[in-house]
Amino acid sequence: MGEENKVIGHGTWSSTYSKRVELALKIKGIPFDYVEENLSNKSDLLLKHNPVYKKIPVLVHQGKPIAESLVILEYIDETWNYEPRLLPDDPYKSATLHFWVGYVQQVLESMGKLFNSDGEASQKMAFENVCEKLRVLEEGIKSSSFAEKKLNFHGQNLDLLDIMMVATLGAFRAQEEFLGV
Ligand SMILES: N[C@@H](CCC(=O)N[C@@H](CS)C(=O)NCC(=O)O)C(=O)O
Repeated sequence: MGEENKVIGHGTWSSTYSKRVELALKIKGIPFDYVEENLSNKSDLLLKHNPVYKKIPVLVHQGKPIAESLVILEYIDETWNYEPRLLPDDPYKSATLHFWVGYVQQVLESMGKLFNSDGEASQKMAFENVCEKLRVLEEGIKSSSFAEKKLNFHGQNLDLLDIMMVATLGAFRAQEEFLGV
C-alpha cells in the first residue's frame, strides 16, 4: 500500500472501542499500522486528530483522521465496500442492526457502572442492572428480528453487530476470573 493510502489506527490494547476498529480492519483484510497510545500521556498526534473528544480510537486514512469507533466502522465499510460487508444494504435490516448495536453499547455502559460502583447497595443495583440488560439482550437474540439478522459467530461475514458483541462481551470470562464473580 502506498504512503498516500496508508491506514493507521491509534488505540490502546485494553480498550473495547479500539478492539472494534481492529476487528473491522482484520475482517476486511485491510493492512494497517498501529499506534499504541498512553492515555495518561496522550500523543500530540492523537490530540491533533481528535481535538474534540481527545479519545482513542482514531483511524487515519490517506492522512485524514476519523474519530469515534462506530463512525470509523461505518467509514471502513463504505470506503472498502466489498465483501464481507459490515452493514446490510436492506434499510430494515440496517435499522435493526443499529438498534441492537445501540443496545450492546448500553450493556457496555452498565458494565462500566458496575466496575466503578462503590458500596454494597450501589454495587448490587449496578449488578442487577447488568443482569437485566443481558437478559433482554439474550431474549432479543432469540427473537425473530434478531435471528433474521443472524449472528455469525461460527462463520465468516462477521458484521457490525457481531463486532460489537465480540469486542464488548468477548473478554467476559477473563473479567469474571479477574473480578472473581
Ligand atoms: N465514544 C467513543 C468512546 C471511546 C473511549 O471512551 N475511549 C477511551 C478509552 S476506552 C479514551 O480514549 N479515554 C481517554 C479519555 O477519556 O481521556 C468511541 O466510541 O470511540
